[in-house]
This record gives sequence, C-alpha cells and structure tokens, in this order.
Amino acid sequence: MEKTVEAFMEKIEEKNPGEKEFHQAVREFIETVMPFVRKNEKYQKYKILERIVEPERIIIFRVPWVDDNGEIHINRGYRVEMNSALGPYKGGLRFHPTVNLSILKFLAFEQIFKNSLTGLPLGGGKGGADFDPKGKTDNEVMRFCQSFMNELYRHIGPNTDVPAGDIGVGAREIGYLFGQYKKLKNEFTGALTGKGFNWGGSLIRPEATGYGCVYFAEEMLKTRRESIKGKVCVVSGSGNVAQHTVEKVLQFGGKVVTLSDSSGVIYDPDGIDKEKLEFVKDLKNVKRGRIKEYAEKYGCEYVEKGKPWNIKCDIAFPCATQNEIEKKDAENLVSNGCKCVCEGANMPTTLEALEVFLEAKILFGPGKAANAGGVAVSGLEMTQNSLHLYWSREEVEEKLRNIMQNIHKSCVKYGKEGDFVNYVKGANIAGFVRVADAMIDQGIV
Ligand code: NDP
Ligand code: 2IT
Repeated sequence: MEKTVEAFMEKIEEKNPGEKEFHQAVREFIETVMPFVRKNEKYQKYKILERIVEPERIIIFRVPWVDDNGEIHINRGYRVEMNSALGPYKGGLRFHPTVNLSILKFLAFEQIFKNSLTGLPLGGGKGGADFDPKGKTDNEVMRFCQSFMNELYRHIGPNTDVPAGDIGVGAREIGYLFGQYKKLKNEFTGALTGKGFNWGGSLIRPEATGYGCVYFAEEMLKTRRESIKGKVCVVSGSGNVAQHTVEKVLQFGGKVVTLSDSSGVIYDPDGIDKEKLEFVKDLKNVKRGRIKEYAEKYGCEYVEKGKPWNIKCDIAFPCATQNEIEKKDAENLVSNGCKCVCEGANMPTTLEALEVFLEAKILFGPGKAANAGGVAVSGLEMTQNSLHLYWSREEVEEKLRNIMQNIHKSCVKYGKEGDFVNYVKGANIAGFVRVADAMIDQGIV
C-alpha cells in the first residue's frame, strides 16, 4: 500500500485524469480508512484499497432519440458497475445535463459503502445519461428511456444489476424503462426498483430516502439528548428527497423554512406545513414547475440563484446535489448556530466545508449513511419481488427505521473519538469492513 494519503491520491489522479468528483469522494474515504487499514494487515496483503477504487466494469453507450419535431438527438449513457462483493450491482440512474463519468464514478464508489451499511445483500453501481428531462414532453422522455434501455437491458437483471431512480429519474422514467426492459427480455422481473405499487413496487420506496434521512438525524440528536421537535430546519432541493424530508420533519414536530431548485431558494419563516407541501409535490411532480411559484402563491421571499445556507437554523438537510455546501456556506451555518447537518443528497458538502463542520464538532451525518434509506427500501423491494408478495406500509417503514438505527449504531461503533462521534469516519470504516471481508473470501477477482 502507498505510504501516505497523498501518495495514494497521486496514483488515483494519474490513472483517472480530470475526474474531480471521483477524486474528492476517494480522498474523503481514504483519509479515514487508510489509518484503519494500516492496523489490519489482511486488508493490505489483499490490496483491498487498490482494488476497491477500480470499477469492476463500465459500460458507455450511444443513446439516439427523436424529439416531437422529428429532430434527432444523441446523448451518452453510462452504467458504472463498481463492486459486486455483497450482491448484484445496485444504485440509481441520473438523467441530468451535467452527468459525466467522474460524477457517476463518485456516486458508484460511495454506493458501495452505503449499500454495505444497510446490511442487505447489495453491491454498488450507478448510471445515467447527460439527458435533460426538463422541458421535454412525456413522449420525448418515453422515447429517450426506451432508447437508453435498448442498450442497458443486456447488462442488467434481478441477479446482475438493479438500477433505480436518482436526479431526473422518478416514477415516470422508471415506468418507461421497465416497460422497455420487459418488452426486450420478455420477462417480468425485478430488474429495476422504484416501480409503481400495482406492478411490483414497494410501498414507502418514494418516501424512503427523505424519511430515512430524518430518522438518521433524530438518532444523531438523541446522542446529545435533543430531538427534531421544535427545531428550525433548512432543506435544499425540492425533488423526491427534499419533499419527503420535509414530510418527516413535520411528523417529528420540526419546522422547515426553505426549499430550493437550480433556479433559486424560497424562504418561508412561517414554515412549510402539510398543505404547502402538497402544493410543492403537485408543482414539482405533476406540473413540473419552478419553486419560485411557491413564493408567488404564499407571498414569501424568493432569492434567484440563492441557497438556504445563510438562513439561521438548528438543522440543515442538503437534498439537492453534490458540492452545494461550500466552505463559506458551512461557516455561515456554524456561526448561525446550526447544530446538525444531515445529508439527503450525495456528497453535497465540499471537503473544505466538511472540515469546518468537523472542527466545530457539530453533528454531521454523511450521505452514505444518512441517505441510505432509499437504497435500503430498494433492497426490500427486491426481496418482495423474489418472494412474490407485498408488505404493508407499516411493515416497510418499521424495517426502514430499524435499518437507519442500525446504520447509526455502526457509525458510532467505528466513529467514536472520545465524546465526539465522527460519522464520516464511522460510516466509511463500517461500510468498508463488510465489503473488504467479502472480497477476501471471494479471492482475487
Ligand atoms: P430529484 O430529481 O427528484 O430532485 C433534485 C432536486 O435537486 C431538484 O429540486 C433540482 O432542481 C435540484 N438540483 C439538481 N441538480 C441541481 C444543481 N446542479 N444545482 C442546484 N439544484 C439542483 O432528485 P432526488 O431528490 O432523487 O435527488 C436529490 C439528491 O439526493 C441527489 O444528490 C441524489 O443523488 C440523492 N439521493 C437520491 C436518492 C433517491 O432515492 N432518489 C437516494 C439517495 C440519495 P431542478 O428541478 O431545478 O433541477
Ligand atoms: O443514491 C442512491 O442511493 C439512490 N439514488 C438510490 C439507489 C437505489 O438503488 O435505490
């Protein structure tokens, strides 16, 4: 093994030039896991760190499609199959114009450890395309999804690789992708999760990431004899994860004062109640409008291109995208008295911002632990599919809650530093151990 984090990272950067998000995710991981590996000879002997950063397989493909005016468009599709030591590759698909190999590799890399933390038999993967569903008609989205699946279908399957949603891929897209998969394979199987409830989906899957994230925050707060009740929360994003984070915060008696999208942020000091949340769900999931319309409807403040991080709060839930909290944002949050940051999004905090949170010793729940509820319920959807049965809402939510509590316990086990719990270190090491041991058992493959 390389002697230092810097030497290890030098090799990563040399071998994966220009992939800055991938470098960032690996660095955050290696900084906490390398000292642990140093104390465990077997992980060095089997070169687990060197092997785990190398994807098992990457598929890149052309996705041509025709818009409603008859014009042809060409996008690029990807599936990064990162690690299958614990089970079939598992992870979402992202459709967003910024999608590139670096972003999908960082997501697939983090997915390995997130999936391991759930305790379920799930390997790690991620995919997507640089397609922008915004402003497209349903028919255009359908044709794109069909073309995407025309290649992807040969690489996935319930025991091989099981994609799901992520940014830009929700119930509508999963429906079109599944329809095409079924047609090409002539098989009705659980090759995708996040399916509709009447055709193989699990109850609570749409809610799972946001709900799980709030359960995780509640567990962190408990360690300081606090709870969400009565706390002022800021949430970024207004998609799947943000909406269900707000829903669960409300159930716990907290108050959410912000939501955002890539155009700007709304600030509603009275709090987003159930009725306002229903408006947001309809606006974003059905009308596919902009969050600005919330401010117009409820007469509150809207800041174009703004973010929620300069607003005074007790808890912050970043639920939009990577690197949305920069150093200055972290400093603002801490100086305004924020006690807890719980990541619904994947890697929303830059390395510099992370340092600010860790130095201030606030409760910081990293995405790979805090947002694992989504993939966990995907795992439960796979189980229900293979058993050919459905569990009730209550059953699934109870299992989700247990899984989030167990992830919290694992983070505490490996992340305790005196009175402080370093959840970044805890999540990385706990996630790593299970995968690393499985890799050793399975030989040099
Ligand atoms: P959605 O597509 O439902 O929502 C994404 C939200 O984030 C939208 O409000 C979107 O705004 C905003 N957003 C996206 N990209 C940017 C950007 N570059 N700058 C500012 N805002 C942006 O996605 P999800 O809610 O599913 O995903 C949100 C985050 O949660 C992602 O990081 C995802 O990886 C992570 N995640 C998702 C899981 C899931 O189960 N869905 C599971 C675990 C993590 P706009 O509408 O303007 O694009
Ligand atoms: O980042 C993630 O964990 C997801 N987008 C969900 C993956 C899944 O397979 O449910």
